[in-house]
Amino acid sequence: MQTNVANQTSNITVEDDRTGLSIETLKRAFADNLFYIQGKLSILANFTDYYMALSYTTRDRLLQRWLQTLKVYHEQDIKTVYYLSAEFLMGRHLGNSLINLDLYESIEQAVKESGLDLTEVLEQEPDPGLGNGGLGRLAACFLDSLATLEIPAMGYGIRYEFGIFNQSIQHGWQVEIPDKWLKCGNPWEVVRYESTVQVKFGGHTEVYNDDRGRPHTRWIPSFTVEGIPHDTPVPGYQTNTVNTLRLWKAEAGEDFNFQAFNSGDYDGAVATKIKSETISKVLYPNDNTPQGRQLRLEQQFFFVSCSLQDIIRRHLKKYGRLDNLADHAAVQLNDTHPAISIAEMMRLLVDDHQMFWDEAWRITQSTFAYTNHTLMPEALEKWGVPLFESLLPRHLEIIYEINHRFLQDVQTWFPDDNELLLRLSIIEEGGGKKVRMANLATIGSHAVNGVAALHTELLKQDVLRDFYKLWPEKFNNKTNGVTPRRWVLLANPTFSELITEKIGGSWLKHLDELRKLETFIDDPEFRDRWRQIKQANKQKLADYILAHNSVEVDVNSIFDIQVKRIHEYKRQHLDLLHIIGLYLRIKQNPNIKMTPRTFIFGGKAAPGYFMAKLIIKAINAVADVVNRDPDVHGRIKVVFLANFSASLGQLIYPAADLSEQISTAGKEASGTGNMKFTMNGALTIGTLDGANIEIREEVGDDNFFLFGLTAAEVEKMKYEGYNPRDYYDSNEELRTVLDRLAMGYFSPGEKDLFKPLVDSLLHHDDYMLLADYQAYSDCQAKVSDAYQDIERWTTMSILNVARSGKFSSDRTIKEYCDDIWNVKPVKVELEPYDPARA
Ligand code: H53
Repeated sequence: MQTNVANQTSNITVEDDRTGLSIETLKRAFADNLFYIQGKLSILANFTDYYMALSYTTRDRLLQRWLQTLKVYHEQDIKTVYYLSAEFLMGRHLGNSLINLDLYESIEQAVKESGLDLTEVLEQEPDPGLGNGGLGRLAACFLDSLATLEIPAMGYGIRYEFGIFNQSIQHGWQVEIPDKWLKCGNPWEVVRYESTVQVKFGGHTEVYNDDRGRPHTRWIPSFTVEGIPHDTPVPGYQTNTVNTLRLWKAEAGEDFNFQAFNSGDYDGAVATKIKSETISKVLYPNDNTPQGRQLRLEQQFFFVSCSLQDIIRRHLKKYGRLDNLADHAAVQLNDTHPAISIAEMMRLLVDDHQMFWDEAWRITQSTFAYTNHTLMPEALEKWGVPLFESLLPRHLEIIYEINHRFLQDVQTWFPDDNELLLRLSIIEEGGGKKVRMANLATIGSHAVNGVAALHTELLKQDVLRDFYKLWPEKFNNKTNGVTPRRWVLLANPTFSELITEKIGGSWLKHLDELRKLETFIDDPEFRDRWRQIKQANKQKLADYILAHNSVEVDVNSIFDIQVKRIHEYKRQHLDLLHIIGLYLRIKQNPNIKMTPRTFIFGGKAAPGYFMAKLIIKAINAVADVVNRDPDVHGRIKVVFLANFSASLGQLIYPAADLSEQISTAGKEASGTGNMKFTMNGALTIGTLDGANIEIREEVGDDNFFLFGLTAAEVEKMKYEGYNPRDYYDSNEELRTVLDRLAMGYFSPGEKDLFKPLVDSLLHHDDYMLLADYQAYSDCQAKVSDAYQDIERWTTMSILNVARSGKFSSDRTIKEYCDDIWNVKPVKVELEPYDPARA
């Protein structure tokens, strides 16, 4: 494409070029960065170059705020939130930064006048996929809200060289492709070599006496790795606050390198380097299904140790003492992935800073809080004691000591209850000893929370019930939320414009104000525009589907969407059984009346999760048959969109009519996709699970399609002996559906392909699909009826949006601040930029 990016005259100072906000200055800065940073003439530049130049132009405008924020935090007596998470699924930075800096329109204009289209440039950014799903994306939403609410906060995690794999679909199967997100460089990070920390691994411990003859333990590691901080700015929406996400990259310690190098052992030097760098090489692609691999524990300890050392170093520099650490730092553990923090903090305080145990324990407990995100027993992390012993020998000793003291207390509170001790112990006995990370996190924290009301209740009654008996006051609920800046304003700009036109723009910081939309519910012009916007969003998605899947879909059909990780408990295959049911009805009666539907799926399967991969294949196999069958007459279409990601989500949520939230009740801790759909005007078909329950409470029973067993009913049925076969025998449609799948109807030439899927349903059905099938199918019929009445549907859609205010992550973060962290906002005032004083 021919552009005139470099044709601007350049008669201004560098300073103005980097901070000025006029269209002319932005254009010039863009052209300058293309030339001086990308090193390209515009005639030779490609879209990546434009993206890079524009990112630097935007980053320059963030820096003054970022550095000022750091200065204020450095100078003032504040308390900071540290959010420790193995995953941060940030989504693309450029569009979000433009929105949060209120620069979107000016940059759009500047880019346009430079002969380019902003949306096309934004599409060049690789989606930084440093997370698997809900948990990682929640961390990103929280950072956005923390900065927007002007809370001093820092995210700590791992700078994976390879993020979540890219998914391609070949012959219907998922194929994983490495995610080389850093290959063109990352304009958003600043490397802070000066804050490098050392992390020890392996070796042994020994006792020694200090100058005063007091015994201490020290850890003699077998190797040391360096953690290099890579900082990314996190701007708040329309504030001066720019917080920091600090991600650690692992590199070989210099000493080690040199030792081998100097003795001529080049292979050894290289091996050490590789071993060290492997730690931050790749994100484990499992969501809710941990794999007990040594490297994973190394990753966890690596980023925890880096982060805690960093926190302590900064605190000591400012205050010169550690007894007041908990007054200035609140550390949140995002699931058990950073739970080793409890032992590492104790080690740092007791061994390195020679503090007495009781004092160190008081500080640790008052500093840490733990969020649990799952009820799935297999998802609760446990590490074998031998692995722990070889990798973290000192931590194992500390854990034994914590456990010993804790169990002694329990014994005095509940004498002679040996079973209770066994359940509460950090160490699981029998069948190979294991360290239970959830127990460690719960014992070492002052607060423990679940992520939706039902989830927290089930934690208290089930997974953590013995702990709840000991410390009921520790437990609290924090229902998840999502940021409306990315998920409404950025993802759905025309919709946001309509809302702002009607109720003003403050809803973006006070999402409850969406309620005001209810006053317009009878306004025909408003309702018309509401529908037109949805239609246009559907058209955009339809174009994408045509381009990527070569399937033409009808924008007047119901866009019925399920996007999330593929997991049996999320029941994508229940959705599929219903689709097959509809298809068979058409085959039986080709003239049957049916509200047209487009079933859209997206989501990745963990590469080692056989059944999840088979579900993807089954969706694609059914799509192949249904989409090609002339009898169907376009009444139903099935589409699997490859490589679901945050950026694809931004296209999908605004285009949905129906949101599928159909997990087995009691299995989905919260869900957050459900909230994104609701905010964008989709209606939900869902079970009473996770945050669905609260969404339904907010939007009203009449505006939510509810079906299925409750969590209590699921438990009761299992307890009484659930037999899926009964449903197969008694439900003719269900039987035919399963038989067709099992007989190879959708897999010509591979008769038994889907037999494992059907067998698992017929013989186990752990997630009760067969028990819920009829209720789901009946409820879907109600959805179809409701969609026929366009006015009724529009009213429901408006009410869903108007009543979605609770699900802003700003609300969630305020609750964390008040109930768990005890932190207050800190205003950042901008000082005029003066290079002489900087
Ligand atoms: O965390 C989300 C929840 C969702 C839950 C998810 C999650 C992961 O993504 C990974 C591990 C894990 O234990 C839980 O499945 O229900 O909404 C954020 O809380």
